[in-house]
Amino acid sequence: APFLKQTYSQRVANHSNPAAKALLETIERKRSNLCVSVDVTKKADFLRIIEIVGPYVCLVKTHVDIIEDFDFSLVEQLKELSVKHDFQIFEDRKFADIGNTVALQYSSGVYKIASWSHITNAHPVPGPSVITGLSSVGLPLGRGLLLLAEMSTKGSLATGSYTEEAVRMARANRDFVVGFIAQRRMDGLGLAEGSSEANEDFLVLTPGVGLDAKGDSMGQQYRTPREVVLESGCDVIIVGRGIYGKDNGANPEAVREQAERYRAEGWKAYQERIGS
Ligand code: 5BU
Repeated sequence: APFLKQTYSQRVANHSNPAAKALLETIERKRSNLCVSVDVTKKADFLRIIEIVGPYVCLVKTHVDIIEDFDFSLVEQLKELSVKHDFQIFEDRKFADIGNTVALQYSSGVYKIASWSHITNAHPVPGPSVITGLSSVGLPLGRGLLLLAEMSTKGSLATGSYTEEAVRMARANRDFVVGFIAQRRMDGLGLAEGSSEANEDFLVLTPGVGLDAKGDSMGQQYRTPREVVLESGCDVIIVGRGIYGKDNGANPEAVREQAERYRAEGWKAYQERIGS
């Protein structure tokens, strides 16, 4: 795949979606392909971890619906941190309903995700209508969507022809679908060898990344940044517990050290990939 060897900044020109461009520019500017997933249930822990990891990341991934003391001021503070530390925001909402419902879930309710999250994601399981619904809200706001083409969990059903259909859905909606959550590069998947359409630069963001564990007790499976970025050609590593640990990031110095470590590992693997 030709894009495998391009730098993040060279790849900006391959994209028209503003969220995709901004993410690639942020990665290059900060020399970081690290996304931290902040899966904690208290506002104070959430903000403390982001304040520490902010300088080391291109993207912060949230599950905003797990925060027990949520109120909308949290979103304001998250937006301020994203400006202060220069990162993008990705709410990992995994939309999976009919177009009309996902449009409402994306725009409305308690969280109003479209108003603050630069990137979000959706399961392809409903078919193209999930993209139609989400893009009706997100496209006018300059947002981007990732399709869940694969998952990191043991026994995932998102394989084979399901994954190929996800790529076809993305291909048909390039204005809004900027790439995938997947475990490997998806460029040209399901296309004939040498097909002209194979020149397609999708972003691949990859969860299930850890340096010190192979998995957890609930089916999560970890690979290293090197396996993910160098061997599998993915673009962004997503790391949660590997960075904030088992104690919700209670030790700030340990969180900072791990963020620095994963940033360095991810970047080294990328530099090796592009051959610099
Ligand atoms: P961890 O603590 O690094 O295991 O957290 C991984 C995060 O990525 C967590 O928020 C999951 O919801 C998310 N995730 C995942 O782990 N695997 C997947 O295939 C998808 C999302 Br999609």
